[in-house]
Amino acid sequence: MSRRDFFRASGLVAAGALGGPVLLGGLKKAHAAAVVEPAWDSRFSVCDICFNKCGLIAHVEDGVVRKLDPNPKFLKSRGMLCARGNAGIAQVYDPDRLKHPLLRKGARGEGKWQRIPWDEAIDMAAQKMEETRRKYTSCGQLFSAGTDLHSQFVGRFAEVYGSFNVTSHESLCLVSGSRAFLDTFGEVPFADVLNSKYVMMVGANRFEALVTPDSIDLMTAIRENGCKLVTLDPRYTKTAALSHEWYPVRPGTDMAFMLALAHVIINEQLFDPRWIEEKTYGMEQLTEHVQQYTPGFASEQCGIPAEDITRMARELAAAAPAAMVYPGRRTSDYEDSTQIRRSFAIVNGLLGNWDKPGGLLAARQVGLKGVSYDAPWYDENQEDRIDAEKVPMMFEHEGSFLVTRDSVLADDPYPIRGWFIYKTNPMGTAPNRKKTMEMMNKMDFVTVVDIAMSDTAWMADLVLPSQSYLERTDPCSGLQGSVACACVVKRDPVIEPLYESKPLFEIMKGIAGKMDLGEYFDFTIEEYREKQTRDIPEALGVMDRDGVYYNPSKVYGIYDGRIYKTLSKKVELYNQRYEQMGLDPMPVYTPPVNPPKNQFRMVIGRNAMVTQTSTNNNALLHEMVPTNTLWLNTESARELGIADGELVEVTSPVGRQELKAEVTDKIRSDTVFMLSGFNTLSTMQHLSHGNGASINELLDDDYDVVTGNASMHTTFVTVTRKVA
Ligand SMILES: Nc1nc2c(c(=O)[nH]1)N[C@H]1C(S)=C(S)[C@@H](COP(=O)(O)OP(=O)(O)OC[C@H]3O[C@@H](n4cnc5c(=O)[nH]c(N)nc54)[C@H](O)[C@@H]3O)O[C@H]1N2
Ligand SMILES: Nc1nc2c(c(=O)[nH]1)N[C@H]1C(S)=C(S)[C@@H](COP(=O)(O)OP(=O)(O)OC[C@H]3O[C@@H](n4cnc5c(=O)[nH]c(N)nc54)[C@H](O)[C@@H]3O)O[C@H]1N2
Ligand code: SF4
Ligand SMILES: [Mo]
Repeated sequence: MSRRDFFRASGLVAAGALGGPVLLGGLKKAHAAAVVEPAWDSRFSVCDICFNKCGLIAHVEDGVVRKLDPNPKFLKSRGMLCARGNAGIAQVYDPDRLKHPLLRKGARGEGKWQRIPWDEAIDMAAQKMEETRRKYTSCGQLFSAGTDLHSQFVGRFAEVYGSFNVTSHESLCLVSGSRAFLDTFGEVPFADVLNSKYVMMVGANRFEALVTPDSIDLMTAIRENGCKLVTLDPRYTKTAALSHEWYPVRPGTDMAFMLALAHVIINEQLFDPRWIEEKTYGMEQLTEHVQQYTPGFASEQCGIPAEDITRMARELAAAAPAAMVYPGRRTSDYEDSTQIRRSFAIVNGLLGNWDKPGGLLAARQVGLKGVSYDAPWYDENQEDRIDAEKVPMMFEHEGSFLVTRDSVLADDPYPIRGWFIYKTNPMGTAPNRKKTMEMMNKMDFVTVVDIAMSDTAWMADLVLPSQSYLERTDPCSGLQGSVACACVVKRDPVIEPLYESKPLFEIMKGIAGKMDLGEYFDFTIEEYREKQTRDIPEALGVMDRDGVYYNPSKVYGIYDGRIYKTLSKKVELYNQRYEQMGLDPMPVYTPPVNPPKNQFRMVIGRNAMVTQTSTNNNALLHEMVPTNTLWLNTESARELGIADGELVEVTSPVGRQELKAEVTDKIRSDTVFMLSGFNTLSTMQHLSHGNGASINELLDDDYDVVTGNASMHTTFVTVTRKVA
């Protein structure tokens, strides 16, 4: 479908108006009327195509969203709405959206559904959860939720129902990085890239994997503020392209590089001795530890010339404290990811950039309050999460999806037979899809709440159509955007809900009502927001006026006179708690295994026009990224006799897929890459079903040994030309 046809199909025929001047319809009527009376109403909302939650203004005419524009008052995204945010309109009007509750008819995954009324669906979901509890205790029911302002109600429901088993996207994403920075500085930092003079970008791709305001601020920093950007990535990403220096690092060797930076900074005494003395713990041990990690050693490992490593260490130190190793976000890459990111944190510790301009920033308060409740106690229940204590330092509320999945498959230590899933797609985002399918098959009953027939919904028993972000009322959420802001946002509907879609809150409230848990959901979202904003009563009105509420607060120097939330109460170059737990108190480098001959390491990563698995069926974005390809280095392709555009078969220890090769110099010769979210099993996602290849079918399910975060850069694959 072309862009034009898409608008026609969704009734948005006034295509001319889409490119026209931005008029603040309902927002500034009096003012705008003097110029021209806008034909539409303008309403504030917050984008939900990825976790960033950029502020937007929706232009609505005759109950139809015509265009989404950025909210210029929304500082976190610097008044930007990215390509995906603009295309949000095609998500709401996607003809493939779920329209009614559907009950599985045929075998699981066969795609036979029966439409049922909502009251029957709610009754059934409640009855099945009661059954699960009776047979297997409350912990026999697993809950999973994606990132969203509404997701907290899944957690609330699980708690009052009595299950400890809740997973989020976080153990497929960032927990190892969070762990590492938390265990160094006592909290997870924000990066002040805007004011930085030197940013070392390692294992992150900020100009494609958008994080606001960092992506925009980094551009400003390098173009206007004289900041130097150095990128280490086995791929020539857009970030690499805009960097002053790019090194196609050998995958899995970042720790050797970081420890060599530390080696130079320490041995050449390039640190601020007062900072080290007053604020850090373990400099002596670190000094001894890094002696073995010379630039020469690191160079042999990572492939970056030793003299460049030495030079970069000196440059970083010279720019400090307005210099940083960028903390990154997704750290689901290796089995020692926590320790790899600890090495990033330690270099930042040596640079003394904590709580300073151009360095790492502490969290600010936005003034939003939690809404408390007393969950009932169930005597007949399990003692802990199913994944508890299977890795040493899991986050209690996030758990580990991969450890949970293995535990469910093994009934270890107890059975789980019910699964409730909201706005997350583990069939598409957890590595080793076959195992997730096995997990699905083990369940007595799976309920999925989504806006689309994702692969997870496809494997469920009951599928409930959710309201999209432009249709629903959401609670308030506090956001921090580096130096840009600490702010509060909420969502109000900009259009009437389409079809029979309902918000998650109403679904949870309905199910709770059938289960004697109604008292825990006996409120409206508006009442909930009032409780959240009880300390900042003006906030709701300000959000109605501006689409966002700012709570101005101190940005730097928050830690002046404050102690760090670590065991030593200082920045831990040497981690005492790790030592007590028998973990390496300082990162110890183990060289990664090289792929055997004729095999490649598969890595994952982002494209600016794709969000994980949730945008490949978006008609507008599909035009820009119509399929995925296998990035294969030119030299490797020549050796294998594979030409650009040829069909190849990719085989891993766990799966096999076919797709077209993209022969390119933008990737190392030992590494391959493909985008995620293609080749869905679900035939009800017409643009992604049977299109390209599923990377999750190929990725093996290793995980970080400290946190249980997935490690998705550890799979080796073979690539062969597909003979027609
Ligand atoms: N192969 C591979 N795996 C990955 C990644 C990768 O890049 N490649 N990335 C990893 C990372 S960093 C993360 S954060 C995780 C993310 O993992 P997920 O949380 O699974 O993220 P998405 O793939 O975006 O899936 C979101 C689901 O929510 C649905 N959805 C979207 N909007 C709404 C809504 O308004 N209401 C409801 N009810 N549903 C909605 C979408 O249809 C989709 O099914 O994946 C991880 N796994
Ligand atoms: N457009 C867009 N933006 C997004 C998202 C999206 O789906 N689309 N998702 C959001 C989410 S949930 C997240 S978590 C963030 C993720 O944002 P980032 O953390 O920046 O993650 P990735 O894009 O996965 O970037 C990881 C990069 O590491 C490279 N790499 C692989 N192996 C190695 C290695 O051993 N060493 C080094 N140095 N590099 C390596 C990969 O090639 C890849 O380019 O993006 C967010 N923003
Ligand atoms: S970065 Fe793009 S997709 Fe993500 S919230 Fe912002 S506008 Fe939406
Ligand atoms: Mo993520």
